[in-house]
Amino acid sequence: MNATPVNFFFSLSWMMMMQFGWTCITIAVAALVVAPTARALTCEDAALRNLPFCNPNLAWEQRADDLVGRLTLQEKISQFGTTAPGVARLGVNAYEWWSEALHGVAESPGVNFTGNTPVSTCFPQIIGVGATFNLDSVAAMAQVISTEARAFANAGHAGLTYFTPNINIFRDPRWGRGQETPGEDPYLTSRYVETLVQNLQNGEDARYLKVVATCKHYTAYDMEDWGGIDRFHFNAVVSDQDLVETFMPPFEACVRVGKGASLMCSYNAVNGIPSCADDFINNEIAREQWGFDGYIVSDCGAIDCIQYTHNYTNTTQATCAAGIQGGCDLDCGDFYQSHLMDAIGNATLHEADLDFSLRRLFGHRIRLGEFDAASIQPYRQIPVSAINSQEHQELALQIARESIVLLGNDNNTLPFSLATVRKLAIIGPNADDAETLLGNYYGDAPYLITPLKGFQQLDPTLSITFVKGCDVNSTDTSGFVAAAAAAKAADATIVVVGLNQTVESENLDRTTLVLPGVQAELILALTAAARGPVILVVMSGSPIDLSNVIHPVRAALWIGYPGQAGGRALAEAVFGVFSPAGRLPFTVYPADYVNQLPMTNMDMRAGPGRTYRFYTGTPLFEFGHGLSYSTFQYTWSNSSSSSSSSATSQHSLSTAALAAQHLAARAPVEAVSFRVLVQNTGKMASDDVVLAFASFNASSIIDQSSSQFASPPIRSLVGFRRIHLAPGASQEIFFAVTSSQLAQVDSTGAQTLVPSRLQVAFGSDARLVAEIQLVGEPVSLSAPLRR
Ligand SMILES: *[C@@H]1O[C@H](CO)[C@@H](O)[C@H](O)[C@H]1NC(C)=O
Ligand SMILES: *[C@@H]1O[C@H](CO)[C@@H](O)[C@H](O)[C@H]1NC(C)=O
Ligand SMILES: *[C@@H]1O[C@H](CO)[C@@H](O)[C@H](O)[C@H]1NC(C)=O
Ligand SMILES: *[C@@H]1O[C@H](CO)[C@@H](O)[C@H](O)[C@H]1NC(C)=O
Ligand SMILES: *[C@@H]1O[C@H](CO)[C@@H](O)[C@H](O)[C@H]1NC(C)=O
Ligand SMILES: *[C@@H]1O[C@H](CO)[C@@H](O)[C@H](O)[C@H]1NC(C)=O
Ligand SMILES: *[C@@H]1O[C@H](CO)[C@@H](O)[C@H](O)[C@H]1NC(C)=O
Ligand SMILES: *[C@@H]1O[C@H](CO)[C@@H](O)[C@H](O)[C@H]1NC(C)=O
Ligand SMILES: CC(=O)N[C@H]1CO[C@H](CO)[C@@H](O)[C@@H]1O
Repeated sequence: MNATPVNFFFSLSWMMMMQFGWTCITIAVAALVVAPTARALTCEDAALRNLPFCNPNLAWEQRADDLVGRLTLQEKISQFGTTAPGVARLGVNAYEWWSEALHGVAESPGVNFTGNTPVSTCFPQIIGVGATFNLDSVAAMAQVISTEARAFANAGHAGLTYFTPNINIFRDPRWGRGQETPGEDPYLTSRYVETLVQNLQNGEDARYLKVVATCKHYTAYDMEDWGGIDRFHFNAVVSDQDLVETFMPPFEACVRVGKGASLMCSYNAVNGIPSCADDFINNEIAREQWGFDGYIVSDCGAIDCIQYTHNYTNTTQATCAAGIQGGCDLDCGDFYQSHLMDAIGNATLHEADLDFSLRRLFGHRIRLGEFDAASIQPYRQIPVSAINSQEHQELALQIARESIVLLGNDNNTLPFSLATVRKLAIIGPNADDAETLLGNYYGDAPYLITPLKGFQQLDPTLSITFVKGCDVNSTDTSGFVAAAAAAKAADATIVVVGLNQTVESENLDRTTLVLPGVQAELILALTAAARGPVILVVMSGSPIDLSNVIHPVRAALWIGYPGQAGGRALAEAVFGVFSPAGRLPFTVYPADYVNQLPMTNMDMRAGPGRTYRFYTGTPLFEFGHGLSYSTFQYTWSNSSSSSSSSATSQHSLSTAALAAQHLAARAPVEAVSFRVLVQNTGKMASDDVVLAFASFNASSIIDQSSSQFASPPIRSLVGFRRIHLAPGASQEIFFAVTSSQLAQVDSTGAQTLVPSRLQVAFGSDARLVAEIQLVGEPVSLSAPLRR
């Protein structure tokens, strides 16, 4: 072999390591560091071109092995942080792993809003995307985000590895980051993540990943700071039943179906083990059980937390070993970079332990195309003009429209007519606060249409008086007089209240479920004074108990944090340009809920129960609630096996036969299917979200030996579809309920088909019901979580 300086450097380091152990490497590197050529090489240079890692025809695993084998120990260790230096002699660029794109390319260490990339499209905050119940919109949004991300990267202004999505279950209504998730339901979150990740990572060129998506925060992370316990110190005590039934399904869907290339381990510990050091959840469950072949990155600073907040280790060497052996490949931070050399020196870790991680890290840079010529990669041709295109603007508006939930509409007060409502009073702290539209994790939007601007744009001839009235959280009522006067003079009043990032955000959970400050008093001052109807609009990322204000107002809408075009979508909804059809992605509990159980209690069945699946109280608004300006009728389609003139259909299934199919397929199989005919029976074109919920009749569990199955969820979402129907039109919707959806999870996390009766109800008000009887003996579908 031709002894180029590069080869020589490599061979010498390798030999010295073999002969003299690690201490010699430092000396060798120090002595030879001047040897590489000044210009960074690329795989197109003669020196590298013929090396296996530069060969685009080899498998990424093989290329990564080759590249990792050429690195010195010091070079290897330098690559273990999110800010990774280049290795010029091998054509490895400096790389920043930490980029963000929750609902649009966002501010983060890897992203630079500057020069020819000043803006990115800002979609609604994800809780609103959850409210759309529309997977087509999720897919379209993900494609836009990854296209804009590539355009940023091609301009040198972003990385290709994104710390998105957040798929923790919105377990407690106080959670400050529930806004980043599609809500409280594991099935909805699973379908969301599969669709999102597939459309972020994959595109027109099957040879490369478009970007890498990082599913976070693995696992059981859903609390910021409660009762003096913050997320860095929190040890989540979680049963295996809750892990399998609630916390893990979105991560399993990310890995198995979405083929997510990365997971982020969380700050918290799970059952005493910090997530980033948890061999069981990272290696045994994600890698061995689910077949995850990507890399795991720590939440930022979470490796430090292993030692300094969880007290799980006492030395930096042991901390490095706990993280690396626990399956965490990359430190968002510099703990690994600072301390791995010591850990190798103490023989707490061995160099070979590092190679597994490096193979995953470089393997994904290879899969993203870093070592291949730009000319053969379509994603490298995406221009900055692709950002903020007309289509992207339209999609942000479309998803904002779909996210709006009509909570109440007395006597069809809405929609307003532009012919009769000419003079509007627009009131409230969130009526013209541009920043609040963004939620958190956002970039620089091309524009921000607040509710006030939205109404002004919709019809510039409307006479509009805007009065803020009060802040989101203050005691100052001095604006009430002007607000009431405006309401008194107007044909109709729109009051936009709610929350913002000063009361719910990362590091900040809510302490109460009511409207903060004097906002409720403002609403009541308006309903007392207004000449026309008062419409309540709530902007928030979490549920609010509105019971003291909902009755005096004539209609109410929840709009999440609706993004760059949110105000426009709201104005269109109020004036009937379209009919709202979003559905609540969370339960709205009475305010007293927060007194009934501590945030730190992870048990889904504790106290009054968590989420609609376990909550035994009466919600103010149910998960899935949302009205329309139109009306819909559900009947069994005449082509359905459940076809019947009555609203109930009957099915009997054998547990043994179903389990046999499931086990043969080694995956969930269709157990029973339904064809529901939905007709728009109203006068207005509208979307409709058809929801299917399964509920076990716990008292029907036939075999007493299966008493461990006595507390299944009260109801679980098993299917949903969003459709659009013109007045009078109808559409048949196919639903398939799977073997897994009919199984029950016991305390070990095992899934079993239990002889029992259950119902599948279509529509949030159970307009059509199918009754299913599972007959036979209990049959297991899966082993306990801990095998
Ligand atoms: C962002 O881009 C500007 C202009 O190109 C440059 O000066 C700055 O260093 C960049 N910042 C980062 C964090 O990349
Ligand atoms: C870890 O130790 C520190 C200092 O001794 C202490 O303040 C902290 O509460 C401990 N954390 C845990 C989770 O035990
Ligand atoms: C850390 O050190 C303390 C004090 O010496 C000891 O009690 C504790 O068991 C050690 N913890 C671990 C994880 O080694
Ligand atoms: C709504 O309609 C009902 C029935 O027509 C009527 O009794 C009620 O007064 C109306 N409510 C309002 C606020 O106009
Ligand atoms: C959020 O609410 C706080 C508290 O009322 C207020 O000071 C702030 O201006 C509001 N808007 C934003 C963007 O923080
Ligand atoms: C509102 O502000 C007060 C005073 O700053 C603070 O104590 C309270 O926690 C805030 N309320 C909410 C809901 O954040
Ligand atoms: C089923 O209904 C459709 C209209 O919804 C009708 O065209 C068709 O003839 C019906 N088929 C049967 C078998 O009744
Ligand atoms: C549940 O099952 C029990 C026992 O089979 C039966 O008596 C009861 O009516 C069922 N309840 C419902 C809501 O179907
Ligand atoms: C546990 C142990 O032996 N720790 C040692 C590892 O090596 C560093 C120096 O590199 C020492 O400072 C530690 O005491």
